[in-house]
Amino acid sequence: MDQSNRYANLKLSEADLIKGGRHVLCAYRMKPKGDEDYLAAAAHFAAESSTGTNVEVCTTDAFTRGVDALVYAIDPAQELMKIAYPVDLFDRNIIDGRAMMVSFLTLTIGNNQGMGDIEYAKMLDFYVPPAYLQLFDGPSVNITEMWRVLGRPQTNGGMVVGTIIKPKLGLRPEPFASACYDFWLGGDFIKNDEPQGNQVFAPLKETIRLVADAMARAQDKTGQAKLFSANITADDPQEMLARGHYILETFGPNASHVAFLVDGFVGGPTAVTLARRNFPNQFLHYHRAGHGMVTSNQSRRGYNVLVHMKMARLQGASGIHTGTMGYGKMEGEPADKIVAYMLEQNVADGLYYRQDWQGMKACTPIISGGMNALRLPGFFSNLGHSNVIQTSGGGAFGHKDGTVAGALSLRQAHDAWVAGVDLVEYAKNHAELRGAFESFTADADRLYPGWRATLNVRAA
Ligand code: CAP
Ligand code: MG
Repeated sequence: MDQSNRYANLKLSEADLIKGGRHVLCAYRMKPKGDEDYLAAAAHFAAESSTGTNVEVCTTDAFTRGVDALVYAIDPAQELMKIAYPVDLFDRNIIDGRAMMVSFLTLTIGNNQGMGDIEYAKMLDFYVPPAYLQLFDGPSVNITEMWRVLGRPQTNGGMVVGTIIKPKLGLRPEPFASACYDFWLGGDFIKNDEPQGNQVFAPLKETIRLVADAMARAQDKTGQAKLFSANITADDPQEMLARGHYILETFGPNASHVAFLVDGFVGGPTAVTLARRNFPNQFLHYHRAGHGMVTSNQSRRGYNVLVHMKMARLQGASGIHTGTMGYGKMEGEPADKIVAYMLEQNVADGLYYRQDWQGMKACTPIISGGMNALRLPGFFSNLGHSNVIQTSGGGAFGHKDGTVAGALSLRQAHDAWVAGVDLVEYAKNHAELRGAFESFTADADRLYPGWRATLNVRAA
């Protein structure tokens, strides 16, 4: 059934829709199945994503039609369609009238992901008008809070030197805490790896108690504040709350040094919002493990990384893993930096829409995944700054001289970049950075040809 007479209006102007401020706009890459008419398929997509189904129903009235989602632009050759969703379509909390991300997802990336007449559809960008934007929580704290705890300037405080305790799983509480202590002698920030929680061989309550002790000792030893991001992800909200409260109670006077890690993609908006609303003073660390199933370029459904990041900022993530833009081990490319800008700037251009965040706090890019000291300068030069949280697992624990040296090599690489000094030159007078060259020789050879001669290191 062609519903384009109801669910499409190609005369609508995007500028007028933005000026009107009553619509969320979404751009999708969409291909109809077979030889379906493009506009008819797009209109059916809009129907299923708002007030309709595959047939007219007798209960529809004039008001219903007023909140129809409308296809307002198509470019079949580019497989592009744009849909305007009235903000009144989206669900609001009964407790406080605020917006909820689950509703945005259920409508804009819901049934429409499995329709019989749609080959595929993937959201590439969306625009949120001020009237709807202000109903989302947004971040309560971000890297600024970390700089405050670390005693740094709260603007341009620079890279937070971080790691993930590796191996990903398999350490019992004592060796886990010992690895934390060692890294903290050189680094600032440690996170649980995304699956670490309350495994039977590493009971959370025992591990957290030992980590809190390790933090206190490392702070005494170095005279510097240290940070820990503890995973509170769980199916049951009560479990998440129990973990959060136990962790804060156990860290005691260092509770402000604790961030909460939430595996936000697999846990979903409810898990993220539980942390955001119950622990607003803690940095909300959004790990995105699993996102690749929809965001990867190999996936023709779901949504891309840009959409994922915008949703995370709206939900209130203090920081989110944004990838390494081609400089680490995960998928990505240098142009992905627009994702970081969308997270941290007040007005930023996405792929199809300029988003004004109306002063909503920035969400800090967290850079992780195959990084080490040698890969940092290129990453910072591409991004244009180093005000990020950077976590290297292999890049710290894979250093030939151990964890402390690994941590120091990361900090030295950052300092070299900030000072504008060539990394190989800087390594001449910084043993740990030199050690990184000798630890990650494949990267060294690829990124810094001639490094061996400059540092007088013989080939293996
Ligand atoms: C990195 C990491 C992170 C990935 C997530 C891992 O470890 O801990 O989870 O970076 O990817 O488990 O692989 P390494 P992203 O430093 O040893 O690679 O940050 O892209 O979401
Ligand atoms: Mg990990």
